[in-house]
Amino acid sequence: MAKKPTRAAATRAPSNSSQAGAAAASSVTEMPVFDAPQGQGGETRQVAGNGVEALTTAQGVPVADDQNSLKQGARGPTLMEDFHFREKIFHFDHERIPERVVHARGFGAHGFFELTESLADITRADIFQRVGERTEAFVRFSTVAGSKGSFDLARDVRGFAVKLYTKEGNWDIVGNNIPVFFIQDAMKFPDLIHAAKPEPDRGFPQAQTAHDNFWDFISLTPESMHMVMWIMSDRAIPRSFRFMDGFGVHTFRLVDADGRSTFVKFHWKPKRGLQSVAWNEAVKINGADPDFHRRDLWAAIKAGDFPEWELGLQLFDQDFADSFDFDVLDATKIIPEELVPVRIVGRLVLDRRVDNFFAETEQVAFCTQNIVPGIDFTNDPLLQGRNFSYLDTQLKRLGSPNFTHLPVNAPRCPFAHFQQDGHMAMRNPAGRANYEPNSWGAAIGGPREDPERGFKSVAASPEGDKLRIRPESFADHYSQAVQFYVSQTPIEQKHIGDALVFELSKVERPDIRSRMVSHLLNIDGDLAGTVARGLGLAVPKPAQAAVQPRTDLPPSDALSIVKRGPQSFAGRKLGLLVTDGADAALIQAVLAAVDKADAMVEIIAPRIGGATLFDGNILGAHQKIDGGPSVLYDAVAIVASDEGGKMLGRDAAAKDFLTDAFAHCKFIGLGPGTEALVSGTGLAGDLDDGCFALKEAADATAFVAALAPLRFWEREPLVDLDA
Ligand code: HDE
Repeated sequence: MAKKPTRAAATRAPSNSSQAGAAAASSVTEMPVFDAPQGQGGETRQVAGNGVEALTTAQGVPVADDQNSLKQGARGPTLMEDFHFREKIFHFDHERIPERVVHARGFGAHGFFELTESLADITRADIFQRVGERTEAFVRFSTVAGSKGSFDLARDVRGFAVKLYTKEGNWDIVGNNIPVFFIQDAMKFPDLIHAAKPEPDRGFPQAQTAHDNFWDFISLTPESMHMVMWIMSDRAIPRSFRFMDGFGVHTFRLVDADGRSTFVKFHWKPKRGLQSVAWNEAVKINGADPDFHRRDLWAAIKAGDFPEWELGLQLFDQDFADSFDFDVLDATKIIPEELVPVRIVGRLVLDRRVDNFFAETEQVAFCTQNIVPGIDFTNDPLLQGRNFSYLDTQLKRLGSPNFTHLPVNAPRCPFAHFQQDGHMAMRNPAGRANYEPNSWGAAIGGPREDPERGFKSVAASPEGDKLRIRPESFADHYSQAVQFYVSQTPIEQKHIGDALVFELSKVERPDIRSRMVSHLLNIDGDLAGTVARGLGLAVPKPAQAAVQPRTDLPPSDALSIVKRGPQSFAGRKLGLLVTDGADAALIQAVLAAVDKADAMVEIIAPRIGGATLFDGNILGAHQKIDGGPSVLYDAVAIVASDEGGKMLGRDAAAKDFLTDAFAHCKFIGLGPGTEALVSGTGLAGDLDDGCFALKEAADATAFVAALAPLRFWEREPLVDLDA
C-alpha cells in the first residue's frame, strides 16, 4: 500500500537555517570559501529567502530541495529529468584523481622565503639578490611508499618539496629529508618503487619496506647501502615535519650574469632542531592518530607557532669536485659539512594553512625541471631522469597540460606565451596572434624573447661515446655508509641495528636476510654481528665490494640527530593527565611553565568533559585517556587526587599511558596521587632520573626546564632487553 508522505518525513531542515548561518558566521575561519573565477558569476552571491547564500547547481540554478530526488509518486522511481540529482552524483563519481605513484600521502602549507644574505656575486637568480625580500612559497611534505590513506609514521623517507613563486618564474626544489638516494640512475626507479610498494600478487604490506621484495631488491643493489643506513636510522620516523631537515639531494648549479657557474647543494635546517620518535612509539602512533604529522603541522600554524627552516648552501667549484673522494654527480653520496660548510642565506617560514586540501595539497604539481634563470642542472643521471618524470606524471594525475592554470601552480609573476587550448583551458592568450614570429607589431603581436633576462643553460661540452654505462667514479658503495654509522651516538647506532633486525625479521626468505647481513659486514662488523644475532643467523661472508670500503673517513656530527638536538622543549607538547580533585595550583603552575617555554600542552582526563579540580574549577580536557595515549606527547605529567589516582591504578589505558611513556624514554612528572598508578604498572622500583616528583607548584618550572633534552635515552638499556 502506498504510504502518504508527510512534509516532515520527506524533508530535513535545510542546513542554511538562520541558526546555522549565525553559528557559521561566528567561526568564519573554518568556513569553506569558494573563489569563483572573475567574470563567471562569482562577484555576487545569490541570496535565499532567509537571507543566507543560496545553494545552486553548478550551472547557477537555485536549488529548492537538496534532500530528495525527484520521483514519480512518493515511493516511485527516480526520474531522469532530475538534472540536479544527476549533476550532483555525476560530479561525485568523478571526484577522485589518480594518487601520486610515489609520495601519495602528503600535507602542504603556504609561507614565504626571506633572503638573509645576498648571493648577487654568485647567481643572477632574482630570488637571491635583495636581502630582506620575501618570496611566496608552498611546501608539501610526504611519505614515499604508502598510498594516500596510509598512516603518517611509516618508516620511510619524507618528501620535502618547496615551490618558490619567484619574480622570474616558479622554482621547485623537490627534495627529501634524507640527503642521499637509493639508486644512482633513474633507470632503476620503477624497480625500486615496485619492490617497496605492496607485493603485486597480494596487495600488501601497505606503507612498509619490511617485506621480501624490498629487501630482495636492496640486497642485490649495493649502491643503496648508504641510503639503507639513513632509512634504518631514526631519520625515517621523524617526530614532526617541523623537526626534520630537507635536502635538494643532487648537485645543482648557481649561475651568474656572465654564465659562470658554481656547484651547489641545498639544505633546509629546522629552527627547532631535529627530533624523531622511537620505533615502538611510531607503531602505536599510527593506531592512535594516523594523521599525527599533518595534525601537528596544522595545529602549529593555527597556534601561530610558525615552522621555520634556514636555507643553507654548500657551494663548491670544479677544483673541489675534481679533488673530492666521490663523484658529485652521484646522488648516493653527501659532501660532509665539515668539508664544505653550509652557508645560511635565508629562511623559509610556513605561516598559512591551506584553505582546501584538494585544491592545494593534492593539485600542487612539483617539477624538478621548474628552475629559473641563475639556477641550472648538472648531469646527475638521477636528476636528468627526474626532469622527464615530473612533467609527465602531472599530465596523468591532473589530466591536462593546463595544470599550470590551477592557482597553486600558477606563477605569481607576469607570464605570456602562445600555448593555448587543451582540456580545462582557463586562460587562453588574448588577441589575434597566437604564433611567433609574427608581424602584428608590439601592441597586438604578443610576447617576444628576452635574450638578456631569459633562461640560458650553462654552456657545456659533453664528450665521449654514446654508452649505457655506470661511471667508475660511482663504484664505491660502502665508504659513506661506514662514515654515517660511525657518526652516530651509541643510542642511534642501536636504533639502526634494531630497525634492521625488525625489517629483516619480516622477510620470509632466509637467503635474503643473509645477503643483507653480508653487506653490513662491509659497513661495520659489530652492526652485522648484532643483526645476525637478532635474526638468529650464522654470520655469512662479506659481500664482494666493487671498491674496497674505506674506514678512514672522519665522523661528521652533522649526521647525528642526537648531537643536533635542540636542547629546548620549545614547539614540543606535554601530555598532562589529570583527575577530579587534582591540585589546581600545581596544574596551573605546569601550564604556565609550558607556556613560558614556548611549548604546548594537552589535558587528558578520564572524561572528555574535563576534570573538576580540588578548588572546584573545571579544567577542560582535550582527550579522554584512551584517546590521548602518551605516544602523542613529547613528555608527560600526571596529577591526581587520592581517589582519582586509585582509579588510574586500575585503568588499563592509564597504565599504558605511564608504561609507554617510560618505555619510550620520556621525561615523566609524577604529581600527588600517582602512587597507586606507579605501583599498578610495576614501575615503582624502576623510577630514574628521567622521572620527576611534582610535589608543589614550585616544582613545575624545574620540571619543564628538564624536558629540554627531549628524551632520557639512558633508560633504554633497562627497558629494551636486546640492548
Ligand atoms: Fe620523485 N617523483 N622521483 N624523488 N619525488 C615524484 O612526481 C621520480 C626522487 C620527490 O609533494 C613523482 O608529482 C623519479 C628523489 C618528492 O608532490 C614522480 C626519480 C627525490 C615528491 C617522481 C625520483 C624525490 C616526488 C610522483 C628517480 C629527492 C613529491 C608524483 C630518478 C631529491 C612531490 C609527482 C609532491 C614525486 C619521479 C627520485 C623527491 C613520479 C623518476 C631522488 C618530494 O614524478
